[in-house]
Amino acid sequence: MRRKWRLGVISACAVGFLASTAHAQSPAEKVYVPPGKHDEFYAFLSGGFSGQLSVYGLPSGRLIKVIPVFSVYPENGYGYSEETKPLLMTSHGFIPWGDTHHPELSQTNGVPDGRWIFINENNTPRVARIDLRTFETIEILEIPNSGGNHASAFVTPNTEYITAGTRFSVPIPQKDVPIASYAENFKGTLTFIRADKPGKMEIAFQILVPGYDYDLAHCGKGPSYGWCFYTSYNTEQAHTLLEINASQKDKDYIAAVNWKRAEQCIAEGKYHVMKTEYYHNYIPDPEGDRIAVSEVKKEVKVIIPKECKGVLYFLPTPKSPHGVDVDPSGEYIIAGGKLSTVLPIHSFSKMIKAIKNKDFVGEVDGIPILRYESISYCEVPNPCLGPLHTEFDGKGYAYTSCFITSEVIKVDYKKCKVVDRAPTYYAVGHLMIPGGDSAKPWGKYLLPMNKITKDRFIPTGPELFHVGQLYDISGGKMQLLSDIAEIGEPHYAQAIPASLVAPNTLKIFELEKNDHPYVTKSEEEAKVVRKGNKVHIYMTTIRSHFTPDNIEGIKVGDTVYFHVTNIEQDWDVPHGFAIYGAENAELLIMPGETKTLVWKPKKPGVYPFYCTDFCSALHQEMQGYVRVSPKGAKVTIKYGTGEEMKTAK
Ligand code: RUQ
Ligand code: CUA
Repeated sequence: MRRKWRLGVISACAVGFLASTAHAQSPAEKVYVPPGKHDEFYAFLSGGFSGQLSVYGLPSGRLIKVIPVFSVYPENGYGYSEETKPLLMTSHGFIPWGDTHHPELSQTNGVPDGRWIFINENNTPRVARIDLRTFETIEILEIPNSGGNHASAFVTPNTEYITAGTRFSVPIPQKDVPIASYAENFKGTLTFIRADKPGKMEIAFQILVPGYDYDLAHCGKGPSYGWCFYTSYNTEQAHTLLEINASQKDKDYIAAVNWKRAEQCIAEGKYHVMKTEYYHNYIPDPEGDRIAVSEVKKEVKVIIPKECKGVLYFLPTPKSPHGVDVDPSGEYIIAGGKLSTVLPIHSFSKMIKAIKNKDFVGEVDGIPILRYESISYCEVPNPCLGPLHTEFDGKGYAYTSCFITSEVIKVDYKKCKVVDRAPTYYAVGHLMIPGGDSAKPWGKYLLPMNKITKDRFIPTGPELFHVGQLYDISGGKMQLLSDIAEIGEPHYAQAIPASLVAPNTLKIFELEKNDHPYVTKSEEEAKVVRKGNKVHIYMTTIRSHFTPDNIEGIKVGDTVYFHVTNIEQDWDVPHGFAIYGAENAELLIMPGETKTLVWKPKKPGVYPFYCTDFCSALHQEMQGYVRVSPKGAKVTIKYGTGEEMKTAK
């Protein structure tokens, strides 16, 4: 289709201009997706302090969905409905907010496969799995023995694991000690979470590491398959005024973990079982009852590096490194030295050789420190100031973001030189190329995500949306195409061709498969059941009415459960449910699903409820009433829609 259309364009203006047509496409044409046409890529942008994940189409930059993950989302009742509340349970109780940083697509053979996307929560350490058939969060695992889950949720090439590293070291296990005892009492962990089966995320092991700040990670592929790399800063082990005290040394470390070796140590029993408590929340049957459950886990396996030789090495890396990115071949490991004047590139094969030769310059807690000169492939000279993150285009180029000088540099990393640079507006953090951290980048576009917006949009008062900028990188030089308004703070992002995701998406939930204990599959089955002071309302929605839509016999002091089943079986016909005075969000119920809202009416009266989503010409008529009588009143349960009211059995 698209090709034909292009040909049409070429032949229409063929006379004389044929040769220049392809190059003459303006930035506007490059991002223009005509009405009714689809974008080529899904882009998943972390929501940062919004706690969510937003989905954009590229190249248009159109926002097409917000997926609630770690924060409640009143728009669709996520975290408010009884079915979804368990997803946000932790060992600290129900938490309504999170801070997401790094989304990462599941991979097969090092290539994003479009099954799931994972994302971390930094504040109360957790990781989540989002199912890309429904674009819904279906699983959240809390990570114990961690104090800020930043170096997460990066995958290994076959999604064997997602990894997590402690940003803030803490006493492990937690205990009451003076903060000044940091050096003695504080530790970090690097965690490997089994991730290849939905509903079965599990901490395979944690590696106990010195009390530094573990910042970012990426796992190896190709020759470096079996390894993951984590940057660290604050090897000074400061616990106050880190901006000065953690910037003393000219090199910190990349921690290189051999997870295949860790698996051996686990198999050989070289680990400790540590008592702790953390939650695993998931939806066991996302196409059946769709009800999330929480399990409490009580222990983890912990590996101590000096008891599992070969599991961990430190690679000296200048200076307070931030990102660590492995090129598509798996050989080159590029670190972003926030305070470094060069862009350091390590060689995986040199690292292996240095390990074989025991080319160490020392050790910490039994972890060998490799000689920098022996592992360094090169240092890219004069890159920029504040290099943070790198992605790859699959054609031999790396693109690195530079926070301080607000620019992106294009690096021929094998030749170790900068070949192009482009300004970003302003202060770029992460950047993203579709597949740009995988074994087979799709290239084509680059999306730097900037930390500072200033004058890029018409002003909206003191608080501004962040801005992402789309560049065309298919030519020799980067070309800025458009500014994209982002939700929260998208630290990192991922993108994948729509063709790998769209065909698998669900359009409805099959009513037949719905085995929710409070499902109502037809209007005839709708009912109201009192059990003591609990009242269960089995309700259906279909264009354009609720059954029942008149309910009497509720009393002050009751807890009312609206179990609303949307019995539509047609794509894109959700119904909403909201009732006057409910201290809750609405429900937005997809075709075929059941969602439950709890309501505790406090005063007698007659309370209207209605459908919140404009579903049909008679959407405004989609409404009803609940009569609430005083506590102890003699009013019995009655209900109905357009008929004589039934009484409860
Ligand atoms: S980051 S502060 Cu990934 Cu550069 Cu989160
Ligand atoms: Cu149903 Cu509006």
